[in-house]
Amino acid sequence: EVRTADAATLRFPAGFRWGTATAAYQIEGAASEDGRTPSIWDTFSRTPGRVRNGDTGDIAADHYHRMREDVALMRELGVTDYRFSVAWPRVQPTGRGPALQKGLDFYRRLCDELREAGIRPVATLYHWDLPQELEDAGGWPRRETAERFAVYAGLTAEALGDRVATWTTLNEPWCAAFLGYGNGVHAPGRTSDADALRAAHHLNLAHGLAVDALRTALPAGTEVSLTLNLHVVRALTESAEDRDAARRIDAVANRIFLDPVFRGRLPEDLVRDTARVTDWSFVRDGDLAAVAAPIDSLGLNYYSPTVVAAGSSESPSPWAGAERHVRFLPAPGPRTAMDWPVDADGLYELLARLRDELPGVPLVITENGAAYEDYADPSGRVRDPERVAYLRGHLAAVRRAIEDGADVRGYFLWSLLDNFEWAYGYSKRFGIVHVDFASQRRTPKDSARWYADVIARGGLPAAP
Ligand code: GBH
Repeated sequence: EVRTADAATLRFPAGFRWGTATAAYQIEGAASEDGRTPSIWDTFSRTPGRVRNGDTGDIAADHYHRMREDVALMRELGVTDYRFSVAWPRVQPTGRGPALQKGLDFYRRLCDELREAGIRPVATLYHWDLPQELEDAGGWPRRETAERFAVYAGLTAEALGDRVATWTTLNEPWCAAFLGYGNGVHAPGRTSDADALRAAHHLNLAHGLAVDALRTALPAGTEVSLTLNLHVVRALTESAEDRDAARRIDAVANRIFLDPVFRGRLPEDLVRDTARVTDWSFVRDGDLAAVAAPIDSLGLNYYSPTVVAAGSSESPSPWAGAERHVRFLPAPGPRTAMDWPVDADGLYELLARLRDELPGVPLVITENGAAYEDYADPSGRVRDPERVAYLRGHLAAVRRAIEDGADVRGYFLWSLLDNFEWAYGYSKRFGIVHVDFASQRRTPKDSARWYADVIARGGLPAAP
């Protein structure tokens, strides 16, 4: 049987955006250059016992000095879009006051380089690197941080507005609130359920106020978005108890963001569930309307699903008290090097849910990918067959969701480069480009070649 190139490709819609994603602290390094001040991740990673092997982002993938090389790599891949984050402590070192020109210049040069390569710049304003001074003043549990964020968003948009194609306010506020202030596994490493809930509200507020600031600063029609790591929560059984456990986690992980942002209200069950933790009096009149400022798309980061049942689990936890009622179970099947289950159906379920619950909201997969060990053969070729299989399965799920009516506009692979994987330091590699952290040498892995082929054909090769 002879198949044409087209018949052999499971095609994605015309205009689908194919991207890669990174975040400032995970790749830039140059932690104290050009006036950058410490963020909460500098402080956290320099605190013994917080990050595996004592790793820090001081040098990371040295992207601050190798930006042109990294853009050239993306040009080779043929990506249409690149999602990066702006380091707040680089462009407004104390989190207050005027912008620092040198910091802005780096992102200006990055955008210019991208545009010359024909790649659309997609900027995230907050990927977890809060200026330490703002944390010292109270951090995200404090309302002022939300107001400061909106000012920072406005001045960054004024400086880069003509260059950035899509603006994202926050990356994964769930992680910033509940891993940062709930179980303390992320910076700033605090453990208080009440503070985590306050942080979640102030992150929502920061998002809404920033949307307003962006609309004021940017040309009309510029895409403004938010990225959430929504949890795909499955009840172990259909029993009322297990389904109630799933409802609790859905409330504190998903609806705590979705309801304020898209409906201007807090989930009633969440307020009830958390009554012994907080009375929510930090939510002021008008806040929820501000949070609900209309946005143009929703970004989703998906890695794996969560299975829950009635029971209890350990504290401190990122679940604001729900851990007293919920037990977490390992999902079946193969796992990545993070020990996260490989489950592409979860991505389909997530997209189908949002298709039904948020009609009219365009969706973008702003992160998806996996950590695996690399295998280098004697020729220097870096093989990562498990990553190729993971990506193939998840892209097939995205395509299936599109066929079934989900309005998915793009896919950003996490990540372009091996990088600083937060509490795991450099021990986990998510890149499709291998980084030798001693020499900073970049080597595209097999998955990079595979992804380049997908982009070139506009879809998945029909036969693996
Ligand atoms: C993303 O976060 C980040 O945006 C990115 O910077 C990071 O490098 C990348 O993913 C890989 O980790 O306790 O049930 O939630 C990932 C968010 C949150 C996903 C914790 C896995 C663990 C299971 N992660 N979650 S649960």
